[in-house]
Amino acid sequence: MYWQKQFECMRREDLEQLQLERLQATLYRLGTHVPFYRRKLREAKVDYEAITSLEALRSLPFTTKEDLHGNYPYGLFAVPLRDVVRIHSSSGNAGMTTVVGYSKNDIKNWSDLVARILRSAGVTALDVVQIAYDYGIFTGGLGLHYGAERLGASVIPISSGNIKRQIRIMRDFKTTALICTPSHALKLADVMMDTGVNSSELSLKYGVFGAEPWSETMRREIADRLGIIATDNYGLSEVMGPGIAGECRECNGLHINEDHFLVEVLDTATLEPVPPGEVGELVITTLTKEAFPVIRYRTRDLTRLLPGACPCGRTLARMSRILGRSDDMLIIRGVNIFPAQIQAVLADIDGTEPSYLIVVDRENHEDKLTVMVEVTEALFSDQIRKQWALAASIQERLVTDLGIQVQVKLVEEKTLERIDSKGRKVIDNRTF
Ligand code: DLL
Repeated sequence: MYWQKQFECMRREDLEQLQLERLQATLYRLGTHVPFYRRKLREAKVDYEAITSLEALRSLPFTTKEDLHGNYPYGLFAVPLRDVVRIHSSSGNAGMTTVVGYSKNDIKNWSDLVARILRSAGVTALDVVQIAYDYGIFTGGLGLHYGAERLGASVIPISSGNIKRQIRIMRDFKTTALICTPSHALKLADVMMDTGVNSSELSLKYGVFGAEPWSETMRREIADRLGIIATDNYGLSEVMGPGIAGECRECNGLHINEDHFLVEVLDTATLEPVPPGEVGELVITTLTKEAFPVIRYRTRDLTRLLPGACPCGRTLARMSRILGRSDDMLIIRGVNIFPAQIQAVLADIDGTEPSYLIVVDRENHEDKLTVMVEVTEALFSDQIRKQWALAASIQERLVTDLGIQVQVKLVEEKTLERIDSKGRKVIDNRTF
């Protein structure tokens, strides 16, 4: 039932003592090894060697994604590169990429925390775990892989792509736990239906889903169609990747691995804590990371802390599923996309006007991204071949920069204001 009971079921006062000691160590590490943080702490008039209570967290400066961009690639690393054994990164245009590093010890902790989440979702060493996240620079594939191996499960690193093969392997290899995004799980269910594979032919028992927003309705649909217990897990690469919080089999909120992460839920306007149980932005301070610790990282994810004890016996606080974002980031097929990335590509291409509209749809459980771009009248009345060439070159640039498929539609000047008089840059038609 537990992976590390001694930490998952701690008494609150023991946990807080541990958190304080780890916070002190983290601040010392950052203050001595990372000039950016030394300067920030000095500017905030924080004597990091004199912190004696967790309340002092409130006096510490925030870290934002922009801070990560500004220190690209290695400026915020707190150990020399020779001690970094893994590097992950988000996709993105130059200047908008985040890079994170892990020491040997970070990888060990990361694996333990992911193992913890898998175990609390029901998975054990006896399970056959199929991981259908992208294996690569995204933290999902390798993060879950190391955690599942640490648990001792038999891991199938199927990765993303070739859905029919995924289903065949799931059936033939008697996979018992499926790990992927929730939309991918529904896509698998669709293709199973189309190809006449019934869930009773599979051995699936558990689905551990994360990396994108979903809902209780989706949970019920996945659970019914695949015949499994479906749990939610949350993480972000800037803080670690998966392994930050995950649901137990009560399926009633995600336990936060508080012995490694100190969390706050703040009002997005005042950046003061919201009253207990209310929705705010999740802000995370790492407590054990060596290579890439962060202080008060503004995740921009909205959630709330859930009151009361969990019947599973874990004393780790629980948060609700992610309820939205406090910025304009979109998650498309598990990939994080900012409208500004698209704008930057368009600004670079001759013949395009600054007006664009991003339309996101979900068809057959798959996200579709369309970028409508206004082009000058001269170009629009030009030969169709020229237009195709322009659309193709925009598309190619966007696919390279964003790392996902995009459809580009060129439209005449003033078309977009007719489609959306409010001048929005994004229309997201998805319902979760
Ligand atoms: O998505 C890490 C991860 C991989 C988590 C696999 C869980 C499983 P990033 O690519 O950095 O990292 O994206 C992080 O995705 O800030 C949220 O907005 C969103 N997100 C992650 N998990 C959930 C979830 C990984 N369970 C961003 N529900 C985060 C809703 C989620 N949104």
